[in-house]
Amino acid sequence: MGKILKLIAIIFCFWLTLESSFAFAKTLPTEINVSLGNKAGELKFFPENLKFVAGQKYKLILDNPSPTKHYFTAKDFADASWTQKVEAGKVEIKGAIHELELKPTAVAEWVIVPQKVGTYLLRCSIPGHTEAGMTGEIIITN
Ligand SMILES: [Cu+2]
Repeated sequence: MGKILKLIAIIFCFWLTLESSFAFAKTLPTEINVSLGNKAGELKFFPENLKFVAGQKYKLILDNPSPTKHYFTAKDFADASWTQKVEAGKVEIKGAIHELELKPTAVAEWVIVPQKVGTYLLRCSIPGHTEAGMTGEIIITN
């Protein structure tokens, strides 16, 4: 009798551990890395196409490995999404964000939940960069 109770307790504990780890996994955002330019100084986003599923949480990890500063400008995408926060260095910024400027070697993390299905333009708004091809496409699907 005691042994059966013990076994049930062990199974229950195992199940609890599984349940909580699944719940934890669900709240973790999907990470997407985007580089603004590269070491060679090319005026491009890497990758140029970003895909999101509406209603899911993402952590956009932006970095600038290039020798010059760049912008991550995607105003319509930002309007179509809910921003939880942007983290850069030891600073966490809450509220609506439309544009980020990254100086060389900078890294910023943008935690965002895309909401409205659509195709949105991404570009770098430094004069000449959009024209040189520093653009991208962001797609939000269901
Ligand atoms: Cu640029």
